[in-house]
Amino acid sequence: MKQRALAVTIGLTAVVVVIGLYIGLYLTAQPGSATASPSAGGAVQLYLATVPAAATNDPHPTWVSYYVTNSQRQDWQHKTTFVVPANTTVHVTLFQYDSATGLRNEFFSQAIGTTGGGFTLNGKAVRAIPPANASHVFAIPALGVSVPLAGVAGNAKNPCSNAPCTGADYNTITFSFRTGAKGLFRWQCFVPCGAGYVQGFGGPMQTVGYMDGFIKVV
Ligand SMILES: [Cu+2]
Repeated sequence: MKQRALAVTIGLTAVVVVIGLYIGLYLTAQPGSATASPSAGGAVQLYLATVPAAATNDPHPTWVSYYVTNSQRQDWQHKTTFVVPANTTVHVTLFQYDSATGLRNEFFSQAIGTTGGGFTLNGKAVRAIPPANASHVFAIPALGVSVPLAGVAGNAKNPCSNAPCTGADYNTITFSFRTGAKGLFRWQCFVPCGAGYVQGFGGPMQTVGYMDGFIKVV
C-alpha cells in the first residue's frame, strides 16, 4: 500500500513537472532576432534568404521559410525578427532559393514603397515580375512596403532541398526602404506557399518564424 502511494506520488509529480515545463517554455520561448549591420551613408544592411524547406533538424523541416544569412550565403540563422534603426534606410539583399508558386492576387507582383519604386532582380532594375513567377513576397503592410520575389526556375540544375542552401541555385533580389518612427511592425509573405495547407495559407504562412516575422524599429 505504502509502495503504491509512493509510486502514485512520484508519477503525479513527474506529470506536474512536465506540464509546468511545457507551459513555462511555451510562455517564455521567443523567436530569435537579427540586427541589421551598418552600411555606407548611415544606412543598414540585411541579408535574407528564402528556402523551399527549413533545416532537417528544424521543428518543421518541410516548411518553406525565411532565414537570415550573410553576404557570402554561408551563415544561416533561422530568425525572422529583424532589428533596424528608426528613420534610416534599410538595404535588403535577398537570396531566393525556392521555386515559383505563383500569386493568387496579382497586385503583389509589383514593388510598392521601396526607395526608387523598384528593386533589382539578378542585377537588373525592375518594378514587377510576372505573377506566376512569384515564389514569395516580402511585405511590411504597416510601412507600405512590398516586394515580389521571383522563384528559381523549375528546371534549375542545382536546386536547394533544405536550409542551409549554400551552393544551390538562387536569384538575388535587392531593394531598400526607409523606416520612420520606432515600433514593432509585422512582415509577411502573400504567396500561397504553404503547400499542403488549406488554400496554401496555413502552416508556415501563419506561423511567425517561417513566412512571417517582425521588423523591430528601435
Ligand atoms: Cu511565401
